[in-house]
Amino acid sequence: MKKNIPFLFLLVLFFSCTNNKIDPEEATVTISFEHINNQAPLILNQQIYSNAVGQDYSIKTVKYFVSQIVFHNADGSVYTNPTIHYVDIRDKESLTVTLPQNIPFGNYSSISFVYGLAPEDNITGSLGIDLDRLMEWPVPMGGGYHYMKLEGDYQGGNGSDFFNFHAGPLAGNDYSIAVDIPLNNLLATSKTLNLNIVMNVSNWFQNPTDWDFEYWGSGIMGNPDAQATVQKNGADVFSITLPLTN
Ligand SMILES: [Cu+2]
Repeated sequence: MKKNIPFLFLLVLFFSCTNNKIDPEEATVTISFEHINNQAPLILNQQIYSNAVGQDYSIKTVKYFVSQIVFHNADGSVYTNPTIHYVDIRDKESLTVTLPQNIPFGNYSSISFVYGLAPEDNITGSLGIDLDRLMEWPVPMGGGYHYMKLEGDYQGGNGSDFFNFHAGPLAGNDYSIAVDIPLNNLLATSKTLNLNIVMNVSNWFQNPTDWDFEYWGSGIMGNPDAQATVQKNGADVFSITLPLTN
């Protein structure tokens, strides 16, 4: 019997230590990524969309990074997730992420995140071999990773063609977007908080610049004007919604 006592003592110590770290007043945040075109869920591979200059287009690829997700509490405190999350619309697992940093119960006034990768996160080879293959931005163009690959086909006045609407940090210039979305006093009051980050794909092609597929051409990676235009058009692409079940 006596021999068991030190072991029990250690066990009690162990549990009391771990118990101290569990905060019952924290929410685990799970984010789902949704994609729409105007108001309806995005449908892939069908030329059913039309841009502001009257060109019909389809979308076949949507791949991008969301990083540095920050929750801004109404009391001024901030909760930052170092996560770099890769989204591929065709990969169901990538459409949901549970964040490593819980947030305390409370009232949140905004969520901010980086669309793409900020310069300090955008280093060739830093995200592993799979993402190197999928998203690498060519070293001669400055290296790092694409922020996004948005691809499809379009029908213009001169016939049909494909477009690779690829965005990235061209020649050392940062074209990522600091997205900051005000919330109408989001209350975190239960153990789980579910949010949707919604990308309205049609907004990449308008406001402030009506995107003309024929003018810009099928490939835009080497074009700084195109990259700057994509960055500006992207300012209103993202929104946040709460699932109905929240
Ligand atoms: Cu590319």
